[in-house]
Amino acid sequence: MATLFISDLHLSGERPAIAEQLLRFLQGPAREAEALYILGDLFEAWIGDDAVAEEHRPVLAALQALSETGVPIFVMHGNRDFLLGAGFESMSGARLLPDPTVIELYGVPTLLMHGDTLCTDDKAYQQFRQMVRDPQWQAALLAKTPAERIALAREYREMSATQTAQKAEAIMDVNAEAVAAAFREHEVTRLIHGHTHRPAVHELEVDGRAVRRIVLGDWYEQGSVLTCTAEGCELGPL
Ligand code: LP5
Repeated sequence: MATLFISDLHLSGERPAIAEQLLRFLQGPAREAEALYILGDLFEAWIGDDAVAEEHRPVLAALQALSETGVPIFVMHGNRDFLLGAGFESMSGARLLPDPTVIELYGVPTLLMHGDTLCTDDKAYQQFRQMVRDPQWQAALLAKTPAERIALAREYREMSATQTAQKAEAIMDVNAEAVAAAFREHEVTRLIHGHTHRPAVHELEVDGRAVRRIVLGDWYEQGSVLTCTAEGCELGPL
């Protein structure tokens, strides 16, 4: 049995092939899993549980079907779908997971994060994140009509695209000190996260201890999945 980790699918009606690949995954390999973790940005933009785009219904149904076979599904918020809430949980059978979360993964304490909070050099993003994660801001946003939210989400996306095009690549990657601090604070030897779309396994040393940072890949070109068993973890394409 294996525990599977994915992230950064960015499901959108504009890229139906990704949803099709996810459906095959949920109806195939995921059925054999001990648990499935989705570490953020399952959706390109989630504007509220009360305004679900029709194109997302088949994925919600497939998640629900998988959970009904007894495979627990855990979903973490990403910077695109931080509005996933209790409605999403009941539509999908998945459970929302706080960011960060520590799990015991086959005897190895493992820290799970989306990864955006590690990008501490990206000050503009961290300010933006603070704003959109504020419960009052979210309540005000959710009081708007779906059409207003769609328009706002589009504005944010355009603003973000303009700004990310101007930011140095290094600024949008994790900060090494923030990574070391996360290992220290949570007393773990393994960290799994997404967000940066730079899939890799980094062998590091923190305070003289060997630790491993595993970065999940996005699904733009092909599915990316981390498979963990008692023997270890393997990062690969689907
Ligand atoms: O996602 P990606 O990789 O392109 O870029 C991220 C960071 N950008 C974001 C912003 C999102 O893309 C915005 C879209 C969210 C859609 C869902 C919203 C649903 C709710 C809203 C409905 C209304 O996360 C980007 C990082 C990059 O990752 C790498 O880490 O750099 O950060 C930014 O681009 C943020 C800007 O630098 C700062 C923006 C300041 C905005 C101030 C708000 C003012 C209000 C204006 C009103 C229109």
